Amino acid sequence: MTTTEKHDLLIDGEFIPATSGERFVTLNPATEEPITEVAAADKEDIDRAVESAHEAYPKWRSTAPEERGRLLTALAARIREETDYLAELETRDNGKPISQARSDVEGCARYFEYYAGIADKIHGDSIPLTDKYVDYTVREPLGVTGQIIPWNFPVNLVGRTIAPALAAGNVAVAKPAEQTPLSALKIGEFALEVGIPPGVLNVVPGFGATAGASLAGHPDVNAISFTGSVVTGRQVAKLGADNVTPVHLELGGKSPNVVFPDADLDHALDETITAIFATNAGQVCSAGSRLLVHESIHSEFVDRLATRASELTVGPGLEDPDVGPLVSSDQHRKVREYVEIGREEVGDPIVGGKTPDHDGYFVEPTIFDDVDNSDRIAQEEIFGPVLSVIEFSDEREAFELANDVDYGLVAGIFTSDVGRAHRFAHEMEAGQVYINEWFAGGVETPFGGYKQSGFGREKGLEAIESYTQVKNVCARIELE
Ligand code: TXE
Repeated sequence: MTTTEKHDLLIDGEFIPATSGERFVTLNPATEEPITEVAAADKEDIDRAVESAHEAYPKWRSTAPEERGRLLTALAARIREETDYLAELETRDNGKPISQARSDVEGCARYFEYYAGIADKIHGDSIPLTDKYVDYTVREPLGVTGQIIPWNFPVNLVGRTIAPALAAGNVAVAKPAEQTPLSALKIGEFALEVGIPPGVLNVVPGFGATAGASLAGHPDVNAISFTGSVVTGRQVAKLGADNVTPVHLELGGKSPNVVFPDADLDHALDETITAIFATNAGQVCSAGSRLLVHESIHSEFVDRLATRASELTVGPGLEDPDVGPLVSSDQHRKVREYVEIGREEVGDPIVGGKTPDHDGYFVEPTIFDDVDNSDRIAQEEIFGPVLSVIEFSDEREAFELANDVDYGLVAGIFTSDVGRAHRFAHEMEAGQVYINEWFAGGVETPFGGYKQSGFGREKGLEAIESYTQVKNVCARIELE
């Protein structure tokens, strides 16, 4: 494949080079070879993109909602038509197994479809205030919205963050991650092809400290959606605060996967593999990176898990293994450092821990057993195929351990006891609770964090609330 033909910045409906002329190389993580060079936006380019969005806003906002919906539906169809192309592009840029990239593309199309259907159903309430008044609310768009997108689900997150923004009548300036800019540019091109007007969706690849910070701190940006690390999320929130710009932060996790002896253990085993190894090599904010397992099944469950983990295939994403390479040399280094921290804290992993001796940012699925919940490998986000196993002896201890972490994105439980499952759901300090399935839910279900995992909700109808503001109109109709 020829990757994408357009590697410039998409501003005001045109693909143009960065003002500075700067470009950066995006690599194939399976081979460490360059794929292509991409224009690197900095402040001036972000200014231009925000200006073009501003100019496009009045017309887009007043476009009939059903027409906005039709255009987003057309974009979803165009994305679906190009599933093979986009999936291969994503796999080359991000490294993930091709079947996972296909499902990410499908997810992206689904977001545009889902929010297309909502575009003409965004309305307010009327509030009774005695017969002297008429009072009603209207839900209005915010204006120019900025999306700072990470590298772990590049194409999927374009759908998740941009579709609700456009459906609600906002315009967008999206900054994809410097590691994986290609699929977002392609979606921008498709948006123009299906008739979404120039300036409504701008795509400005570039580095975080320049392009990302300029977008987050831009005084004419009316809302920021950020997905990434806690450290960067704090910086983005501070930049937003300077302009009193609302910021939604989706910031990773260290999610507990709690397995009780009364669960269907074969199923729990499959889901545990999916939760940490066989989805994007564990580079998932909602990964099940802490396995809390009851003492009575600990050794049998973990033995079986280790066998299954050692059988997983690791290789280039285009060969559709279970586990592809990590996205970048930085992420590769970070994960290998955590494997060494794990060795110091609890000893050798019971499986994995090695780095294959060839090019590409590969790490074997790795399990550390008998981890203490206070260990760094149980508290800090590793973002790779590394699992920490922690034993518990009763329900109370399990629930306390599950919550005993700074993050609060997801918590999952495997049990056949309905009461216990709902006690768990009630007690978890987490934005999503999974019962008897990891990654349960879909585009329809709200997603976001408690505690250090962030604030604001994406997906589902909640995303429309995040991308609109409420105006109350109160009229006195009876004059005394
Ligand atoms: O993240 P950053 P990195 C976690 C994961 C990973 C770690 C580091 O633990 O190992 O973060 O990854 C842009 N102003 N997650 O360094 O820096 C950047 O260009 C504005 C969890 O890649 O948060 C990219 O587009 N923007 C996560 C995006 O922020 C800035 C997904 C994410 O980069 C910026 C990814 C700045 N000053 C990493 N600096 C999840 N929640 O799913 C960077 N960026």
